[in-house]
Amino acid sequence: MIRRIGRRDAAGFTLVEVLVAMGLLGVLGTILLGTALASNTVTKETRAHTDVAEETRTAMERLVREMRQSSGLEGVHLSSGATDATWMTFWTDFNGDKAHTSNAADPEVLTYRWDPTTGRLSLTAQTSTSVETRPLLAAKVKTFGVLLRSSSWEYDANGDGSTTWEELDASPVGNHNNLPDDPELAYVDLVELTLVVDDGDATQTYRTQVDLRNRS
Ligand SMILES: [Ca+2]
Ligand SMILES: [Ca+2]
Ligand SMILES: [Ca+2]
Repeated sequence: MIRRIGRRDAAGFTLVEVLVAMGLLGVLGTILLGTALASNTVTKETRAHTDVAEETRTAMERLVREMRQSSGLEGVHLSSGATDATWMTFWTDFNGDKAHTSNAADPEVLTYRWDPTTGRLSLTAQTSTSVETRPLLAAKVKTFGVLLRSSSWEYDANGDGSTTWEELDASPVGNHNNLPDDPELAYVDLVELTLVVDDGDATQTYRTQVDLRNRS
């Protein structure tokens, strides 16, 4: 009798035991899968943030390098509102012939443009046969700030140690039209850039100063 009971126990599990086991396995599986998916999402988000930071730094470094070598600003337009783009065109004499080379493999006249309505920062290169525009950053750019300054301290009207394009515009060398155009740009040799980039759930701010040391 005792032997028989033992044999019955060893023979297997009751249906209830099997169902309980399956239920526990199911719960455990769901928990494990959930954890795996969550950590995958976190990894993806972290990667996206890193990519945005990396991409922004690369774009900023490129812009700074090109501006540093630049022979001067050809034109600037600063956004006056939510639908008005900011752009900046400069010439960099890459082949050193002291002329605007438009057929070079390395185009010399570059325009960086930020459109606040789309949040896109793009680069346009002009050649004699084409004007090519391509986006610089995949991420949304919330602000592209451009401050134009001059080392001509004699025009620092408010004496704060910094000569702005507005002060140049109002000075005898400016044309008093409240726009940063030719007469003032000839004196601008320091550009401060601020880039505010939205990386999905936060914004990152990048700021840099460019000395236009090659300005002709
Ligand atoms: Ca050239
Ligand atoms: Ca000032
Ligand atoms: Ca002006």
